Amino acid sequence: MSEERTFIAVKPDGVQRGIIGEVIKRFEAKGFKLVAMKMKHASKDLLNEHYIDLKEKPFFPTLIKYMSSGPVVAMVWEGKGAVKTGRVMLGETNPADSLPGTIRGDLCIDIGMNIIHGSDSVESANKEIALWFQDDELASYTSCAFDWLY
Ligand code: DAT
Ligand code: MG
Repeated sequence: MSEERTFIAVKPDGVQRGIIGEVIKRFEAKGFKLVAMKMKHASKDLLNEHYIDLKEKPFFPTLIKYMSSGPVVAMVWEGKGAVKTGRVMLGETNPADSLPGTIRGDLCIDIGMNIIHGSDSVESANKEIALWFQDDELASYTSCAFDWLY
């Protein structure tokens, strides 16, 4: 239960705008455990697979161009309810609909530049983690905070 994992990525605009640390800070402060992280300039093939469910959408080509415009910081965060709570921490897809206190609500304006990705279900989290990371890139360790979180 405390081992649920979500895939979070700071998008190219978030990297360029210096928001990587702010994102890490929020997930760390919440109590989630970082189990993997890397900077990667994603290929179009990887992004086409990552966003395969959206391939018929009119904004798909723009989305792929944006996501491949620079490096992203891909992460895996672990903890109870990490997927759902992660989405709450991100805010809505459109920053204009995102409440203050959320990452998108506080830090961006435009749906086409919404700075962060987060898995929308446990199933897609598992798929995305397997797509972006090799098994040996996922760290296995016990956080010293565990007994003070659960
Ligand atoms: P989310 O990133 O909140 O999971 P999604 O999976 O529906 O949202 O879409 C993936 C990304 O595609 C989203 O972060 C921004 C872009 N996008 C979604 N809907 C869009 C729209 N109506 N116009 C432009 N870009 C859109
Ligand atoms: Mg999504």
